[in-house]
Amino acid sequence: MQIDERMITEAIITEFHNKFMDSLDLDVAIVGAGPSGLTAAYRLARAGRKVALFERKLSLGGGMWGGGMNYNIIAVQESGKTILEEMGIPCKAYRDGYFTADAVVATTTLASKAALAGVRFFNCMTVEDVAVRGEGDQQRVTGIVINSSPIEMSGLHVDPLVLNCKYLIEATGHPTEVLKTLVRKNAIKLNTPSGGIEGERSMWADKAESTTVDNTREVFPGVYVTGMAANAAYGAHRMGPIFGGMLLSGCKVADIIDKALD
Ligand code: 48H
Repeated sequence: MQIDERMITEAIITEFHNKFMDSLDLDVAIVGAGPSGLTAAYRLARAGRKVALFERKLSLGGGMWGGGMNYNIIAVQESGKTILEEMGIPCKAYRDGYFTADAVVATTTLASKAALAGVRFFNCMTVEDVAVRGEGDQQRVTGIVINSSPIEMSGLHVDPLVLNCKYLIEATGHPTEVLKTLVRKNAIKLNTPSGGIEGERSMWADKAESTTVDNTREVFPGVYVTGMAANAAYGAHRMGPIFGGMLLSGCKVADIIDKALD
């Protein structure tokens, strides 16, 4: 067979077009492919939901590749170990309830599991805004506004595109970017003590690991926070390179939304 470059172009355009067209009305749009977003995506796709994940960077995995200070090992507690092992990610017992996993194996396996379960990945795409419908108490997020990351990064004035979703998962980690945009652009109150974003607090791993899961909830109609964004939204601590809370939060948000979709 002679390789025809035109055919390669046609195949890529056709397949991407089909994926994009089939993602215009989503059950769930997830923003951010860190450990919490990937876990949520995997669980929701496994449950048969139409889920797409939008990640600004080319690579999936967020902050999990680098372990702690680029020593690329992650730590998990017993509950986190169970989730990793469920996905076939080997864990080593360190001591007294502390386990480690290879950050590269954990990240690639999680991303691969999610992709094979049917998650539609849109990497190198930035979510720059949301669509809000309704008035007053009836307001709800109904869609996401996306742009190509190179367009966003170069500051070119190119308008974005919009996709509908029944639920949006804010999984952008420390910056809580989507939630910040929602609050900045709309006269709304979040389901937080102040009605705004409380902001992340300093390191306290023991507290932060459980609050990450507690804070995983609907923060505004149609919008759920997970992972580090959940703690930032509700004014809780950071936890450093222990990742059980991120995985558990991803599982929790997937379970809640899966039930809500029923
Ligand atoms: C598209 C976007 C946008 C956008 C950002 O930071 P993450 O890994 O998120 P989590 O919450 O799943 O995991 C947090 C963990 O990695 C971590 O940082 C921990 C445990 N820190 C503790 C500590 O003390 O420091 O991933 C978020 C992803 C990234 O890949 C971003 O590129 C992406 O979201 N992202 N994607 N559109 N607007 N904003």
